[in-house]
Amino acid sequence: MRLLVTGGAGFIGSNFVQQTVRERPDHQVTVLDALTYAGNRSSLDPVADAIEFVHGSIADAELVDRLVGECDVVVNFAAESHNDNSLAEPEPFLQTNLVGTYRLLEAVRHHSVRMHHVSTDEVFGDLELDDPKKFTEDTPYRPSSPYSSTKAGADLLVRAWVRSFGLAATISNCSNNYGPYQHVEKFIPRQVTNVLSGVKPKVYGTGANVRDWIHVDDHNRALHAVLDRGRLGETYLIGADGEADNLTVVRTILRVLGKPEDWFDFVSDRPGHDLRYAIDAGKLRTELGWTPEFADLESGLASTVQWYADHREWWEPAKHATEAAYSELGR
Ligand code: NAD
Ligand code: TDX
Repeated sequence: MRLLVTGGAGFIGSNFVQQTVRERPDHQVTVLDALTYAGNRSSLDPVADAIEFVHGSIADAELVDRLVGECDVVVNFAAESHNDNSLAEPEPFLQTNLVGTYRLLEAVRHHSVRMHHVSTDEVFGDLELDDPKKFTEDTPYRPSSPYSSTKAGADLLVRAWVRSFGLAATISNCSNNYGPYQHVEKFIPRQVTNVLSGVKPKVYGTGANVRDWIHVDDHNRALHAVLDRGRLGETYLIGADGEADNLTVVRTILRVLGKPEDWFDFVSDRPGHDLRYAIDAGKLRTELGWTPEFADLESGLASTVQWYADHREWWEPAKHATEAAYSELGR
């Protein structure tokens, strides 16, 4: 199996590539990544000799057509992925998430190969804090931010190419991931690396917002389940029943790092901040037999905290610029 993994130098993509090389030695992996601020080639160091790396954009039609012509399956992780950035400057989100996905779809159509499109639960908008409901595959799309609206648009393009052109594609919508190699702009790595730098964690608004956390390895095993056994044309929601509010997550990080649980600052809220996400992964569990291996957020967080403590050389170069950008936003 020849896999083309786009966005493979990012957080989830690099973990996916490492897991694939470790657990599926019969797979040949090519990574296509534009190495934006979020891409980091060193995240692929442990498998550098086992893969091919191509530096380029999914929006480059000629390059994408050539690479897609040389593979059996495309797994599309490439995206602009951070909500705060999408509020400050939406344009790259339209270029990569919409135009880039369109270019991939056209190349996949031209060469009749299989594609899996990696998406997010944010396409569904948010739920009330006290609502017992969770998102399912039938929940209507109602995205809130420039980021989530471009991800929603990309999902709809994939669906249209499936229906109109018979494309052999699947989509997955996953909840919030945590684990090693996540950029320090994101909530958990930002707070962990703040504490490791002697700085207090920064909590938006009241900290009551709820996210449904899943370890990145569980997400990636679910993606392999979809690639192996998923029905073409279908969407699968991925989540591990990991709902926690932001205050609980920050206090857990502080506990793991031996700090008082009130050692954090409240900062101004994110405009349009989604209240709560929650995934019903019943279809994935019953149809594809997937179950998460990281059942407990506290122990998954403890191993993630340890990874950041042991890999300062990986995150320190990005920390200063990230915090400078946040301080301009007052967050
Ligand atoms: P990330 O920002 O860490 O990585 C994105 C990668 O894509 C980077 O390596 C970047 O260089 C690359 N990239 C950006 N623009 C590109 C372009 N035009 N061409 C080629 N490569 C490009 O993001 P992530 O958190 O790893 O997310 C990966 C995917 O999973 C995204 O599609 C995201 O929407 C989705 N997702 C993320 C989460 C999460 O919690 N992080 C949850 C659900 C879904
Ligand atoms: O410093 C912070 N303080 C804070 O309270 C940051 C960076 C975030 N937050 C809050 C905002 C959210 O409620 O933490 C929560 C998580 O924030 P992010 O890490 O920015 O993630 P989120 O906006 O929920 O989106 C993430 O999950 C879905 C990913 O970034 C997306 O790519 C994915 O699609």
